[in-house]
Amino acid sequence: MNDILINKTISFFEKSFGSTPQKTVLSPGRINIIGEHIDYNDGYVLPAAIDKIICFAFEKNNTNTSKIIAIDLDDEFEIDLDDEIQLTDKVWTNYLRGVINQLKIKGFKFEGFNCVFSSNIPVGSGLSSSAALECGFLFGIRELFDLNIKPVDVALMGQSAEHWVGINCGIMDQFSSVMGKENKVIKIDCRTLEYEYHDANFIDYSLILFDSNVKHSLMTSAYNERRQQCDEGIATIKKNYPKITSFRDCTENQVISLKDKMSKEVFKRSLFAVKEIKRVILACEALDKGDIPALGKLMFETHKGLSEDYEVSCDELDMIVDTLKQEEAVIGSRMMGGGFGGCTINLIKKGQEERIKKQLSALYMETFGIELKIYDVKISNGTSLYTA
Ligand code: GAF
Repeated sequence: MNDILINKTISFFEKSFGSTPQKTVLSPGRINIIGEHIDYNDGYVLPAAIDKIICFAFEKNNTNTSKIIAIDLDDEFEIDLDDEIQLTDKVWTNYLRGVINQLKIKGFKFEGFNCVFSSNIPVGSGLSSSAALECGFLFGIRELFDLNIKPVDVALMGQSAEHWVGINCGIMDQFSSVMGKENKVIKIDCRTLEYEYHDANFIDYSLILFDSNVKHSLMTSAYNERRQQCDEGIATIKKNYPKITSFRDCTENQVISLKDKMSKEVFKRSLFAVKEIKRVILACEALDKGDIPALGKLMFETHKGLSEDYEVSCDELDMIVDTLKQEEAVIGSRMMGGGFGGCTINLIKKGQEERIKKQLSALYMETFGIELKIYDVKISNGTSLYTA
């Protein structure tokens, strides 16, 4: 599947610049098994890179200006690397400007380059196309100019680029895009950035994504608001339990004891965070034991928390999860990513996938008049150089 994308990107580069690329980079999107809205709350997450990618082709151009072409958008921009880097109205370019800005802030030496890229990661589906864009672009510049940047720092600088654009995201998306490994999920401790790989063996179940095909525009403001509410929650906890600095060191009862000292929203967000951090630990143990029904149950619980307490779901995502919950063949289902649209992640009994896909698509169309998109994803390697 990705061969077509890679060939398209390389031949577009050759036509545009009359030369073959010096470096070609593959940068994946990600899924997250469990641990949602927890990366910026110092918790654990369980994501993985997938086989949906952005392909970048690069060459040095011996000037101080870079030219970048987005094939899918039929758009391009040029940037003088000596100028101050600023946000523009062309939103997609800002993620890349943000990366260049990071490199300049950190004092890395690089010159002008030409770059062409193309993607098969659906945008706005909660598969983190923006992290793939930032990290793949940065990885390519690193390779082209032989910059001494460790993989984890590629992820951290990608995250800073996203903050610069305006989304105060955690580290999960960039980390999993860069550090992903074939057939492994990554348990990341988002407080220390320690991580370990676990086998992604779902035994009798297939991992399938249902894309609601909706993108409610609240996303950026609501995301930043959730972060702020969690900061408020943890500040109240600290004031009353001075030894606790993070939700992961807090019990549900401690949060409940502070119910009257928090706004209704802050209380609900805090309780969700404490419960979700515990669920990730249990989910990882269940996966290691091959207890997929236990893992699935935790995924359903996460969805309920995201919908009722964290309030980042929407009617379309709730309908998908509620419908699948009635199905014996679906062992786990939940919304995935930032929320307000995008995908659900689902574990479906092998052999039953096609029936469920067909029935859900028909019901989804009947209910919302919207086509349900479906992705069968493979857990794959993180950002890498492509060699033919
Ligand atoms: C978005 C963010 F970018 C991540 O950092 C993470 O918080 C996620 O939403 C929710 O778990 O993808």
